[in-house]
Amino acid sequence: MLPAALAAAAVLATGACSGDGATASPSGTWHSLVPLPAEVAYRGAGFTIGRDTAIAAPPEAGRAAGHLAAAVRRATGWTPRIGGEGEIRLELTGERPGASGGAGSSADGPIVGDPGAEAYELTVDRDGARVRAGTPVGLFRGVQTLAQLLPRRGATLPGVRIADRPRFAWRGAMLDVARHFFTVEEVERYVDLLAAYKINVLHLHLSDDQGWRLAVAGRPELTAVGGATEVGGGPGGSYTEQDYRRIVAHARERYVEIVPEIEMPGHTNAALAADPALSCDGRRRRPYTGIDVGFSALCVGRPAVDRFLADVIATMARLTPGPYLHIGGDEVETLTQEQYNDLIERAQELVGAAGKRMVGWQEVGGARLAPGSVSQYWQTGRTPDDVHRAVRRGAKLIMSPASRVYLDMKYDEETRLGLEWAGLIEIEDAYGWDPAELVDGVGDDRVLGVEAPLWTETAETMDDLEYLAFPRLPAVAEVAWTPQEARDFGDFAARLAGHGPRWSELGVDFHRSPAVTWPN
Ligand code: TNX
Repeated sequence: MLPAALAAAAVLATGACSGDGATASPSGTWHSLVPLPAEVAYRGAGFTIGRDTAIAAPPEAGRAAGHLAAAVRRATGWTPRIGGEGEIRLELTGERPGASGGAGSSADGPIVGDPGAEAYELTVDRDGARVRAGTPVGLFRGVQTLAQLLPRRGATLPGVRIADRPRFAWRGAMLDVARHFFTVEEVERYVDLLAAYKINVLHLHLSDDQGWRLAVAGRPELTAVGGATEVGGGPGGSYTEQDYRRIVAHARERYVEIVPEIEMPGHTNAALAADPALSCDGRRRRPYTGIDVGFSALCVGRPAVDRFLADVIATMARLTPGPYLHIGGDEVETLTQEQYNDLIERAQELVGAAGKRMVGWQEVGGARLAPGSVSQYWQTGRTPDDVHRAVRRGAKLIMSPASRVYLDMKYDEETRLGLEWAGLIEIEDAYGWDPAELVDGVGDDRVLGVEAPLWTETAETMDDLEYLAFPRLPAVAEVAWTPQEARDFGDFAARLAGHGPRWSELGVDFHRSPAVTWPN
């Protein structure tokens, strides 16, 4: 593994030179673009970046220009100047498709909004390269594509015309920092890897039975006691407000939205160990470092629990600029449905009052969801009623079918890490499904997007995270980005091969899925 600082500068660039293992793919192209753009046509002469090549970009495109300059430096060894005239041009068109449609806003517009806001066009011909978009975020996505067109070592871009936009607004990854704790630097490195594949949400699972990871003002015991444990008995850890803000800033810099999750009412043993007033019997729970689920719950209706909800949700809302807060809601076995619904509805109200939208695991569909709330589908097999109820109430769905996208499942029987309750997941499985075919009556218009959770009962190190996420995470990124009719597994596998050497160079530990012919 490389130091995080090195990775922080990294925009994965997977070029088209044959030495990288990029081969003619069934679609007749020879690139390694992942996710595949909506429209791509290779034609005519390309452009060779020279020592004098400059990047012209408007001030709003500063982040995109900076990332592009870093990618050029890695490929060529020299750093292009930014500003003035340039052969590589980033242009804002001024048309802002979708600028009105998204939730939340910032100077740049929402990161998770109308997919049209992330659209861009990219052309390379003998005179230079140009990325055009209606928004700075669209330019940033286009720059990720341009970076992938650069060879690993070299300066020549292929002649190409690309018109691209994502299929889904929410293209997420979830990282469980509760079962095992990961440092700010490790989370930042994960963000860097996500951004290269146009993933725009990092959902942080910040609390569970085994650990509480976010400082809450006025409640130091949550991190002091609840933060000091993890699966297997290690030391755990937690984020100060400043740590969390650093993660948010690092992610925003790469147009990745942080969605924080504090679990309730279940998965709360760490909180119950920190504060006995949250239990019905008023007794302090013992810390828990095993991997069972379902046994813990807040005492619904207790004033102390209401105050706790208010403090926790206010803290998440205050520290998080993005519009979504996740309140967990899964796997509660010790409450009645009424108690469960009551707590979810209270939480939903607090989230709404803070100006945010609630996201919850699919069980929250048992409660009366507000139309702007979001349900995260995760179970395989029969679609439970709670998903249909959520949809009838107007909620949108995030698709995280466990048997496809749970990155903590083993690849095969020999995988040294991971669980297997949802099955073994090879890259074909992670790739070969359609989010619009999962739930009867739920097509593209009700699907907000796709998310790949990485639970960490068995993952302790950055290498472990990388090994489980690569190459399945890029497969899920393509499921979420690329039009269904343009996707083909054989073609994907051929394109993916060229990414292996880049990962190796970055020190990213990855699984050599047998369906891919990895170079060297
Ligand atoms: C199910 S899916 C869980 C997590 C576990 C995971 C392990 C869901 C919402 N809950 O608590 O970590 O399985 O694969």
